[in-house]
Amino acid sequence: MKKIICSALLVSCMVFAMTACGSKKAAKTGGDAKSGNITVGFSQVGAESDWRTANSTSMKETFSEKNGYTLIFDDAQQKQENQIKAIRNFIQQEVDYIVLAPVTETGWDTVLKEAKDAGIPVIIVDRMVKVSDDSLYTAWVGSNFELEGKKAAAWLKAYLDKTGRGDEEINIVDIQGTIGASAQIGRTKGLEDACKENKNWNLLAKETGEFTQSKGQEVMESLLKKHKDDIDVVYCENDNEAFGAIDAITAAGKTVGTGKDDILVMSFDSTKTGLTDVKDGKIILDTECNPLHGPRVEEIIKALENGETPEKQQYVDEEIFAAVKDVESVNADGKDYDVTVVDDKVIKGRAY
Ligand code: GZL
Repeated sequence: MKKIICSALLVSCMVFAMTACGSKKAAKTGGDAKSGNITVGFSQVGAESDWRTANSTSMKETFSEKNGYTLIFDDAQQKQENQIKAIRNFIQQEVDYIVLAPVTETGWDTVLKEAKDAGIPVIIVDRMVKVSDDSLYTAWVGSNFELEGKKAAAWLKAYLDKTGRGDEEINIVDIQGTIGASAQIGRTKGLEDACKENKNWNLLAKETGEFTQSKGQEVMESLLKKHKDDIDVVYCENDNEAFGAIDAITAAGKTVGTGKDDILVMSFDSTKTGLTDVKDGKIILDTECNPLHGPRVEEIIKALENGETPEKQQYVDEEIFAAVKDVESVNADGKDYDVTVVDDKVIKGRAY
């Protein structure tokens, strides 16, 4: 009797195991088994800036149920360990695609290998990853951050020349982004290389503002205490740091603007709020970094769904915006870029 019960039990366990695997397999290949949607797991850096919010909105609007997707969105609060956890969770859920907006460039090999072994394509968006084997990700779409830095520095050089300050000693402080993020690495390098070229430019300090307004204000306050009246230019590596820096500068009784006696505030991202400060003359130059990556990532997924091979790396085109019309265009990496002077019409036309 015992033997019959044991073998019946064994058979039922085997049947259970097969159907469970079977249903997991079905979920994997059929996307979201219930709705038939394509499931996308998106590991987002956080919500540290206006740019990031616009980026998340673009992804959520693109990968919506009505567009045939099930989006699993994870906000990592700017912590890599949370992104790694999220990716492992997506693997467990057998999503069809993983999209990663990496907080920093390094430390991804192990978890991306796990995704590759699970047969789940990974698309990198915005910042870049540095991995030992680039087959660990299927495609990347984002900005050329060093070019952004070069464009900003070329504009500053042209502006100083145009306003008779080309030979003046110019003291610059760099409020950097999150250290190790591609955006920080590229923007900082663009400025550092320009300071090597222009012997009268002195880079007094580099300090991370973590791409946030509060940290940007805190760093600016300490730099003002240390360098008193010696700061001519503040190079903020995103708009939110610039908002904080402007608050600190005005609280210290100094002025931001476009004149010889003002502190010149430069920024990146060109969000609507940032461009409003450009229009008002508080930020003199804002170099665009386009966050609307949703449709670009969807194009990559559609190509993969159709069995096509998407481009491995895609850079987005970006503009530069100024508060003044002295410089009409700049040249960087052998290409000319028109400078747009910001007015109400420009702001109305902005999508983010
Ligand atoms: C740039 C992006 C940066 C933005 C910041 O592509 O990674 O992160 O410049 C954001 O505003 O926080």
